[in-house]
Amino acid sequence: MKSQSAEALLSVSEEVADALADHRPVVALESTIISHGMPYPQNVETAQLVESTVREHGAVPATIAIMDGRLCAGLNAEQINRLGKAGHAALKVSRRDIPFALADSATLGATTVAATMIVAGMAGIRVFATGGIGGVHRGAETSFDVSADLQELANTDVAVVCAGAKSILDIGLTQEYLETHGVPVIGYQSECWPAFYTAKSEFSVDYNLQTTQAVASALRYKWQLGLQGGALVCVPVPAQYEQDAQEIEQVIVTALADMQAKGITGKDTTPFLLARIAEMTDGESLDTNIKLVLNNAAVAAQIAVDYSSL
Ligand code: PSU
Ligand code: MN
Repeated sequence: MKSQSAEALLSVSEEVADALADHRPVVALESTIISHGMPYPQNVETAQLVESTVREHGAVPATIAIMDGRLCAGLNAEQINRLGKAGHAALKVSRRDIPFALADSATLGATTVAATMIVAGMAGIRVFATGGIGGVHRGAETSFDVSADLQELANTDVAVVCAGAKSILDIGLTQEYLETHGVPVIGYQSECWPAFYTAKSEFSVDYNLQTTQAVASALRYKWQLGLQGGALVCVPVPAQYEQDAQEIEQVIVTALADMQAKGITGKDTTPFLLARIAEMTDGESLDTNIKLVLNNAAVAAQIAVDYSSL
């Protein structure tokens, strides 16, 4: 190994590196959503559309993955295509998996929210857009299934823009976990946690902010103070793309039962549930998923623009 520094393992694309050097806005994007979150070819189409949405709103997209034995920030079209085609053959990489993905250069490593935050943080990217985060799963009191995404939000200085948490998770327990770790949950023009496929849930956010400037300003104070860790920005899915709350809840309950019957546990649970939900809704949930990711990308880009102008 030539250099001992962490940065020596990081490949930042020229476009992203130039933007960061000029203090221009950059938005990080994850890659597990490409490989494990959506089917091919919608995954690749969505990843490209998300990148163009970020650009249209004045920021540079940096899709993050681990490829060819490197931590990559800023992928080209060919690299995104490789991840999309690989699907579940790619390695779903959370914090614990990063060294193994690096050590075997043949590994296509798709980064979760946690791993994407780590790489974004190393590169100096503060704003990250995705669809949904991992959280405290329903039944976690016996399964102990708490996503490493939450611990990363506790520790790493990146704001994650998402559409709340779908009810495969226990939103109340997720909120409690984040509160314990001092992670603020911001509703973007929302009083309550959105529930991913639907705009509302019964759980209140900590702060309902009306503008992206207000979000950027809170982030600036947090990090200027050295208050380590991230923030969660929850953006409700636009009303015209919402699913029916009762119908989607029924689908989720069935998907959870199927998962238990099949004995699926650990890192396979979220990908299984997403695929099962898409199947049971004839792709309608996938359509909502795509629309909310694009919406989050637009909001994240505006936050990044406002943050960089502070
Ligand atoms: N939720 C989604 N789509 C996704 C994921 C979550 O709606 O693609 C992915 C994200 O990459 C997230 C990961 O970080 O699942 C969480 O997995 P786990 O619960 O195993 O930590
Ligand atoms: Mn888990």
